[in-house]
Amino acid sequence: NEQQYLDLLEYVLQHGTRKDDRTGTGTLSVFGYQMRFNLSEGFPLLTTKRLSLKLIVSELLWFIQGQTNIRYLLEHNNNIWNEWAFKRWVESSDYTGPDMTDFGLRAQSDATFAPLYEQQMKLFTTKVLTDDAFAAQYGELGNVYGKQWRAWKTSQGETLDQLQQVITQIKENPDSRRHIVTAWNPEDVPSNMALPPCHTMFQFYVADNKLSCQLYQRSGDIFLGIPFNIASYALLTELVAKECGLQVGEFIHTIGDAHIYNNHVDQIKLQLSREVRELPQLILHDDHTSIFDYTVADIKVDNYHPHPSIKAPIAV
Ligand code: THF
Repeated sequence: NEQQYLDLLEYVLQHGTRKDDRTGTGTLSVFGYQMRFNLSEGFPLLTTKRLSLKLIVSELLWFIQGQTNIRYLLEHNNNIWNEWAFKRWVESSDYTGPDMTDFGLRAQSDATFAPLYEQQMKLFTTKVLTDDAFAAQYGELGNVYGKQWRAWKTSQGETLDQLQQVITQIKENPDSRRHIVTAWNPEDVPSNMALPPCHTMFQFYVADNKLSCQLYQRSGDIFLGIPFNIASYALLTELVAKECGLQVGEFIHTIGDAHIYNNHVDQIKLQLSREVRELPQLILHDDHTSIFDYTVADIKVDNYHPHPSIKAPIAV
């Protein structure tokens, strides 16, 4: 299972095309790639570098609960969405601190800028955690995943709970070919969200009493994002399967622009030099009948013995 991810790293290093991108970092990229993970063979949390299941769980529960404000993530010590909210703040007229133009790139290349950035980020996250009005304005990422999954706004002014509807359909009409949730809302993409959704839509499939899930991801940061996305959708599939009384089948990951950022190449070479270990087992608190009832403490892994984590800068 994990070998498929390592094959993707290898493939893009060898066959990727040099391509510039929105963030100015530069990438090696391929278009169109698919991996299949058999979920009955273990939970696909990579062992060739340590991943924090806690971060993956709190991000997924944030989506599942329909939340779009980073305050929930910060309360769970999860900082993976900070940069996108921070960007909105420093570009607003309320921001009076030092110039933060291109903070993502400069924090890595400019040693005098880096501490200034750290300081403003700390101020920002503290304010989101402690100041309700500030959090409502600047902790908010707009109509990102949580909003589209749980409260898609219709042209009639009503809201659709896509996730609840799909779960109901899986129970009542498992053979349906319409078990789809889409986060890509063309009306919201241009300006109503901090970042247009990378995992664009997913579909469930039931056969032989097993639930499978396929994700179409329009764009994937192979080193930092993809390992999170694999574990996150594997977990979503496990949670939905449990609620629906099904076993788990496969998670099929289809990626559009699959890219390696230039500043992740050394880290990837290190990761590729490591031996794959046995995948861990997912442990779910077994009292819950609904996926909407889980908290971070209800979801654990057993037998996870990964190689050490590998740090890399995120492109903003
Ligand atoms: N933007 C980019 N450039 N890459 C992404 O993967 C990405 N995401 C989300 C939104 N925009 C993106 C955010 N997801 C990490 C992991 C997932 C993220 C963002 C950041 C990350 O830095 N992981 C570190 C650990 C971080 C920590 O310990 O705080 C790691 O080593 O895995 C795609 O969904």
